[in-house]
Amino acid sequence: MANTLGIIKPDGVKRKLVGNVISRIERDGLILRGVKVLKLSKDQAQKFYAVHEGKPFYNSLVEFMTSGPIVVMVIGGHDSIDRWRNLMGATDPAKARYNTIRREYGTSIEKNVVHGSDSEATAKTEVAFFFNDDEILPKGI
Ligand code: IDP
Ligand code: MG
Repeated sequence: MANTLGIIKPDGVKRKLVGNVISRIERDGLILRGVKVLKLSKDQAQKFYAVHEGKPFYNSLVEFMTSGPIVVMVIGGHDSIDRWRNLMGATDPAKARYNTIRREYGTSIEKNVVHGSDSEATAKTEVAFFFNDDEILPKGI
């Protein structure tokens, strides 16, 4: 029952897709245990995506992720990590399954509207990147 981190990226916020994305999370039976609206600094974005440092898309990704406000979410529920990744769809919207958020709203492999942690280990560090323990709704409430 591990929590995972979801982000609505700057393209999603700009295009007013916040309500829509959260609605899909709720409809899927996942649980919103924490939420914040914020704008990443360049330093924060570089750290958050450090695993991609050196890749050709890294600098552009950091620029994109700092281009406007984002919504960060702690998403819980049974199997939340995989279920949120499945709801998002593949990284490249053109290759994502129908009925996924990225397929429906993504406009490029970079501007793909949402982020989700990809394993239990990254979920733990990514949630802690944005949330203190007392900012996350405990299980069972
Ligand atoms: P993920 O978000 O599906 O886990 P990652 O490979 O971890 O995909 O990449 C992180 C983010 O970097 C992607 O969501 C996307 O915004 C961007 N990205 C990934 N691959 C490319 C690429 O080939 N070109 C441009 N941007 C990319
Ligand atoms: Mg990833």
